[in-house]
Amino acid sequence: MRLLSIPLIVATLLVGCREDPEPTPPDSGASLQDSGVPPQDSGVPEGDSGVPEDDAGVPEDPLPSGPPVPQGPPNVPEFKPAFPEQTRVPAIQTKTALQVTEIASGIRNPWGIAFLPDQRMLVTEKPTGSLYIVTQQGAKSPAVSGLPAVDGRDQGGLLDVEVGPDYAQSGLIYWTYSEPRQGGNGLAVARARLVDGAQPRVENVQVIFRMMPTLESTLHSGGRMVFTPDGKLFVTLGERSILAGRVQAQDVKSHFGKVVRINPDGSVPQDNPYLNTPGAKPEIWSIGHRNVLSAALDSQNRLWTVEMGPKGGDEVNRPEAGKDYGWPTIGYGEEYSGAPIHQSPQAPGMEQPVYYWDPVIAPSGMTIYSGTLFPEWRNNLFIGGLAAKALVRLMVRNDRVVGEEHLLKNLDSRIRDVVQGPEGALYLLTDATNGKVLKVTPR
Ligand SMILES: [Ca+2]
Repeated sequence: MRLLSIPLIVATLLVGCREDPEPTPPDSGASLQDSGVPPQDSGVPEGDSGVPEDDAGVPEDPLPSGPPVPQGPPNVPEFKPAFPEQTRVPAIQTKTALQVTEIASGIRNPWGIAFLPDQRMLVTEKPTGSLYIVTQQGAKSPAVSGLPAVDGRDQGGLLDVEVGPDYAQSGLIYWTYSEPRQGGNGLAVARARLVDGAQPRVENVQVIFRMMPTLESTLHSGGRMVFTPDGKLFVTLGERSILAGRVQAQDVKSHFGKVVRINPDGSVPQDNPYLNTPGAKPEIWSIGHRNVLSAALDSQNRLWTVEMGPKGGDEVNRPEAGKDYGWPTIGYGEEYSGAPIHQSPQAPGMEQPVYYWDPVIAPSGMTIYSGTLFPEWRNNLFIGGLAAKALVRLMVRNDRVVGEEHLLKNLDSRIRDVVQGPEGALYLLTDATNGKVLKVTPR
């Protein structure tokens, strides 16, 4: 009952399998960015912090109220949220005046950024497969040599990068990329020792994970990584977009449309949820995802993700072990053609997103703020918006989103990744041929 008939799925999948809609559709709110914005004091709680602390004893400010962030009408108005805070929560406004500093430019479609202990940054260049070391003064190293070739078409290429938790001893860095293979391609995770210097290189490259099966698709690679304090590595995966991949998002014998959890050497943690399921890929943590491009841990070290939805179906989820997040059976969007995908946005046994956007923001990287430079931002989610051309901020209380803000609209830039720097500033990557590293601090 929940699934559309197969012919309809085929018909609707043959169109509209692309995303990162660009330019932003005319009705999606881009033209409204400076009109209809709530007045300065509307919907923002008073008080000296603006955001409640989790700590006991600190009184919580009242919840934001008022209209949502200006945006176009929903694409699928017949799909109603499962609970009131699931979409279009009140708009909020950061009180701190922001300063945006350009650290570096001239990086072609950068995708991932990570900090070395000395505050230099590793920055990936998606289509070329190049990795650079960038200083706080903006000097860019020669491309790090020794990385394997990538399939750099469309949404493939060199994607995320992380510095290993034991980097000080091991020198290990980790990256995700679209690996060219016989018969197609697939996301892979590699690690190697970074040999620093004027001509940086990596040595002892090991591929620690390969998304299987191999498929010929240049779309929906997923590819975000996040290390947990207990030494595990989450990797987010897409379902390849084309029908042959999409239908595997619910299939535990496939990695497509999953979040996986591995040890840093690629071995499987012995408490993973599908270890005892016959035929299942043992790395799987959660299933039923579309194209997860954001991953971050909250103050309790729980995983949060954001996935690129179809037209009108971007989702924030908090994936838990062994749970099913519904794709492609349920969701809040539709095909880019306007054809339906789902009969219903809800179904028994399938998890609801914490939040969704219709129209979409086209999310990419995410960080959950834990610094002291912006006290009012503590525990807020910051998500790069591609179509939204904004840094999207979500205020969360008791695991529900209670306020939303679209920051830095004046940059008119697709935001690909956002990370918190060692001193509590936010660092952004813009998605452009002349991509930039930007630093956000209080003015
Ligand atoms: Ca979902």
